[in-house]
Amino acid sequence: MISFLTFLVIVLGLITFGRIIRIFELSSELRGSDVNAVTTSDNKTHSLILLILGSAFIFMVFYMSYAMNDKMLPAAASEHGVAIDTLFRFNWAILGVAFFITHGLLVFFAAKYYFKKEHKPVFFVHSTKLELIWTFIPAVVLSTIIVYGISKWNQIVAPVQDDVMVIELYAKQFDWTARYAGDDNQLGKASFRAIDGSNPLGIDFTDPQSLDDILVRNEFHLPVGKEVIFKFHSRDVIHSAYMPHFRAQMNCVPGMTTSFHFKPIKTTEEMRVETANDKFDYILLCNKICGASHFNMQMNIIVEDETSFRQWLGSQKTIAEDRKAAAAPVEVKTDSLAAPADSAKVHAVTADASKH
Ligand SMILES: [Cu+2]
Repeated sequence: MISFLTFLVIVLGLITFGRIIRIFELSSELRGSDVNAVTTSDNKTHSLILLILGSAFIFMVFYMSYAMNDKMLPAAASEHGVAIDTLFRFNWAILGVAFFITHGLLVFFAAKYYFKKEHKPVFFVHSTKLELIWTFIPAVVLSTIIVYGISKWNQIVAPVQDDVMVIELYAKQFDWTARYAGDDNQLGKASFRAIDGSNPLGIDFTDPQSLDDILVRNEFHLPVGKEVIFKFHSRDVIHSAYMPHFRAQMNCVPGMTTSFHFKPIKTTEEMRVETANDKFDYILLCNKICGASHFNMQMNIIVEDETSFRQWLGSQKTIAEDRKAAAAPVEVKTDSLAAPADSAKVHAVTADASKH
């Protein structure tokens, strides 16, 4: 009913507006003047309006970037992230200057040279000087951005040192599993053919390198100041592992391994102090719309000192321990692979939905 009334008000409003215009037309006809004629004073008024609105627009662009600054991500928490932030700021500075000059001139000239009958435009077919200016300046600026960007990118994706820690991030609709490579720092083999209810990652348990691997859900830990290489996998569709505070993102593509490495430089505690938010947590998100529960596909990341990290990792069960526990007949099964209650619910709901 409300929407019908709103519709009615809009329609009646439009009809009224049309009628008012018609009244203006009729009254100007009676006066013998043309209501559609554009006078110099009209043009002058419009040029003034353009100048005011145009300047307000330019001012707001800069003011909002300043006022909304606290909505941006906090300072980077990884070594390469600092370089990415610098690169970003450099690009924004250039864009800011170019935007200010071009839009300032656009508004200024449009207002200054509003239509007057006595104005005569200058006509010329070619100006070498002008062409040199508008070719040379953008070429130099763009080359600088590209060369600077490529050199930073090459540093970021340069081969890793030998003592890098290997972690697999395994994506599926709709959760993440982190697999630590264990003492040998080698991930055991895995294949989609081995996937079943008790082995959602398809790990090859006959591979000795699998046995010391550690699987974790819900949250995973990283030691501060240590380079970590992530190997990304997906079981179903393309997901994207996004760790915004570390300025890291990589697609997880079914059937292939992608990777990215970085070094966290601030612990969760340090970041809580820096952001003055004692609830702050680093997060891993899925950044590809991958299905109904995409929004909830996330995992907390805890960055801590090496000792606490070792302690935490030591408290997690390796695959060998886990399988032993599962095989024991009377022991209560505490399977680290078991999905947490909430995510189990989500899966049940999705499974139900797909039946219809
Ligand atoms: Cu996803």
